[in-house]
Amino acid sequence: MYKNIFVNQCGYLPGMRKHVTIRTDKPVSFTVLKSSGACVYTGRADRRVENASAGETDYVGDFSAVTESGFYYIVADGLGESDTFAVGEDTYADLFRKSMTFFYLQRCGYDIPESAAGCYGHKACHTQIGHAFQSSETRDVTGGWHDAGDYGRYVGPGAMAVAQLLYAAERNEVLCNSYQCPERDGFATGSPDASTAAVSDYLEELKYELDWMMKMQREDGALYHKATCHNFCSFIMPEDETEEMVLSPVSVTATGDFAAVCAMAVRFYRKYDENYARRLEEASRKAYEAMKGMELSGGFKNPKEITTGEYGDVCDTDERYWAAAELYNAFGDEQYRTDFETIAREKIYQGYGWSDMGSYGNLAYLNTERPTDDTLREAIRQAMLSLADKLINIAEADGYGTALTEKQYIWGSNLSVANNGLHLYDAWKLTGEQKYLDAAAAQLHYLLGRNCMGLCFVTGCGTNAIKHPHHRPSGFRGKAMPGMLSGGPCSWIADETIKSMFTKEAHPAPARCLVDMTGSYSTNEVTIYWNSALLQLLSSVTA
Ligand code: G3I
Ligand code: 9MR
Ligand code: ZN
Repeated sequence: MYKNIFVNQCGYLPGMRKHVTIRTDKPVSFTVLKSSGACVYTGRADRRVENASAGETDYVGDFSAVTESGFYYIVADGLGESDTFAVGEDTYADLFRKSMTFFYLQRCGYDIPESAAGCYGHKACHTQIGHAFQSSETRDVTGGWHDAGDYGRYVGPGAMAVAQLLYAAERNEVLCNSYQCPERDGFATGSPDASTAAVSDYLEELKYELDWMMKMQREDGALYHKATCHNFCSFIMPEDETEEMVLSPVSVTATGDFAAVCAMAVRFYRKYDENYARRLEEASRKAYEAMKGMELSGGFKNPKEITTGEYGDVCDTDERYWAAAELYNAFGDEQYRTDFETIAREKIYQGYGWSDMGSYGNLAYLNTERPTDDTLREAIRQAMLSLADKLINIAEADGYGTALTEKQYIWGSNLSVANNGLHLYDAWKLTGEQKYLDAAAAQLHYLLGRNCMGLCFVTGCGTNAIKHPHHRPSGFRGKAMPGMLSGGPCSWIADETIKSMFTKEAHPAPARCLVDMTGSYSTNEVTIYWNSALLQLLSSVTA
């Protein structure tokens, strides 16, 4: 039956604000029932929202009063029922484990045993030597995580993913320490087998990407933008992509992001491995120096021979901003401080995307224990709060509490949703005002099912999840790898598959422009940095 009642299908922590969205044009009463059928709560959905993004009228109700652990569903007269959802302290354990395991399963250049990965196990892939583009230089660039549904490895997005996962660890140590590499606990069972490892499996996984990024650093400190074949391959397993491995030219964005994330990583790894922390520091400082000497007007552009993901970014000032703040925080040199403050006095950057690094810079500056400028701190704080207030207003005009306007359903809109959640969380940290935390959590609820498509955007989680993501191993095996966040609705109608169904002129409302079909890479692909955003948000709002 067509669904009209929408909630987070994974569920809620007992103390969370809980809203239900009902697609209807008049106020209605609703009942929350235990999965056994017993009625536990009756409420009224009486807040009307004309929802432009979804092209519908919604009524919103509140059932925060339901706090007892259990499984529930919601019914309303004549409007059917919602998906089943949980309330409980461990509601998100499964989501966390699956979405974190994704990184392990994306490992490149590594024999992934079937015992740990089921049908996604495979032999070490992309072991070929890397060739610098139009140069005779070759180097070993094995390792790291495949970026997405394709098998490319891109430095900027990789750095962003690691930074977000480090924030997740910082904010919710208990959750992140609970992660066990599937080689330890088995893919299917997840049996708890307490680890005594010095470094947590979680940090060990992040190190897999950091190690690879270090291989992408040239002797002069600059970073190759990416390691990919010339073109995307077809839907084959990764070890069958055996074409030449090309290192695309160095870029400011890759170099700056790498400098920043290595500096950040120092404080996490120092406790376990002094040597590794020193290597990170050296690599970071060296990349920073290289970045300072680099100019690349217009940003990185694919040479015409290379057609894999471009990750072009015309503005590299925010990467410089993030790097300066992060190196100042980690190493304390006055130069880094001056560099950051000089840019920030011109403009305060914000953003958690793969091309917008401002907010990472702001957090590094606001959270450092080193001397900072009070006036600048206050200006950054104000900018962050004013962004959060804008987001709150947008979220209130959306029946699902989503902080996106109808124009913002772009490629990777689910990343924007998660990142908006992070901005709202930041505002909560700055003010302690509950409304910001509630709004942040609402972004998570959207991703997990409280949306107009009634879809849980994370594969293998919730009752009605994405089943056909644009992801080569999933496509090849005919079964979606669990724990992957889909890119989400994109109203551009940008790939062949969605174009075969809609046109730019005639398509459903923006928030419905997703087709759960393997071919639809503009709406239904997955990436490491969409999962990392999900994990940073999850760790933040559940800490
Ligand atoms: O910068 C413009 C902005 O000025 C303009 O207003 C806006 C219009 O909505 O477009 C902005 O640029 C877009 C950019 O995303 C910002 O979100 C580009 O047109 C758009 O093409 C770009 O989409 C990116 C997509 O690659 C295509 O380049 C996605 O963010 C990015 O996540 C995605 O990344 C791909 C990799 O290339 C390959 N691997 C898979 C991965 C996920 O699909
Ligand atoms: O699979 C590719 C995906 O990872 C990218 O995000 C997307 C856009 O760059 O491109 C996909 O590859 C497609 C290619 O661009 C066009 N031919 C079909 C490919 C998908 O099978
Ligand atoms: Zn590989």
